[in-house]
Amino acid sequence: MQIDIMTLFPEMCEAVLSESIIGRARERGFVDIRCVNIRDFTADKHNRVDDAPYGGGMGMLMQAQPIYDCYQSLCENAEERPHLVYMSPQGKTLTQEKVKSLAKLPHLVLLCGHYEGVDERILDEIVDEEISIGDYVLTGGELPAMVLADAVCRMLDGVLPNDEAKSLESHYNGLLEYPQYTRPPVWHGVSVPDVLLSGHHENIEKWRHEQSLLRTFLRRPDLLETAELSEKDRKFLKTLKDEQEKEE
Ligand code: 4G4
Repeated sequence: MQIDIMTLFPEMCEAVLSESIIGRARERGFVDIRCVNIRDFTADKHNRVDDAPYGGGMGMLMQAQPIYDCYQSLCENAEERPHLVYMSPQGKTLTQEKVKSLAKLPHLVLLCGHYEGVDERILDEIVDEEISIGDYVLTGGELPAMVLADAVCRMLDGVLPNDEAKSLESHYNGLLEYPQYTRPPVWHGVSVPDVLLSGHHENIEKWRHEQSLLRTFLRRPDLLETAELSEKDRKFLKTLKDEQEKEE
């Protein structure tokens, strides 16, 4: 897969995506990520990429020309027209489902906005979709693009050190993760739950699954509406609900 990031701060993006698991995935050729400087495509003699909005008002906008020419240059070296995503607070909120579908594309381009955003004609003419990483405002689209690129890359074959973590998501079908422990068995006077030290795999699986259900029930009850639940799960959740009502 190829991911191009169109930005005014390519070094910032390059630094983030050169570390850790994504950095190693790039070195090993599992993903081809390029950070492209939009400013390299300005036709302005003073290298400007922003201008004041028509109609007045606060702040500056990114001009259409450098963004368009930057995207066209990426298209020239591509077989198919790459899918262009604009990172913006006005977009649809990113979900793991969306991440999975983007990870199937051969070529993704992420556009990072700055100032007050980009000229609307860029959205009309070349942007395929707008995506937000959540309901808050940042100074630029770079961090959201890093979030999206990271989430997509870890879904690609070969990227994660163990494929297990990736399959865990489908295994736990829309529930939160169970609590985990490593050595030592007692730390600050607190013991690891006995069942995890028992070596009894069936009991361990049952405990973990119930912990996932319990956590989801307490912290994210909204997820239970769409999670894949067995008859047994529903019964377990019913006992949690009954206990909760008794306490009230
Ligand atoms: C587009 C329009 C994304 C991009 C305006 C980008 C938050 C998110 C930006 C802006 C962003 C998000 C400068 C407000 C860049 N902030 N939630 N900022 N602003 O995904």
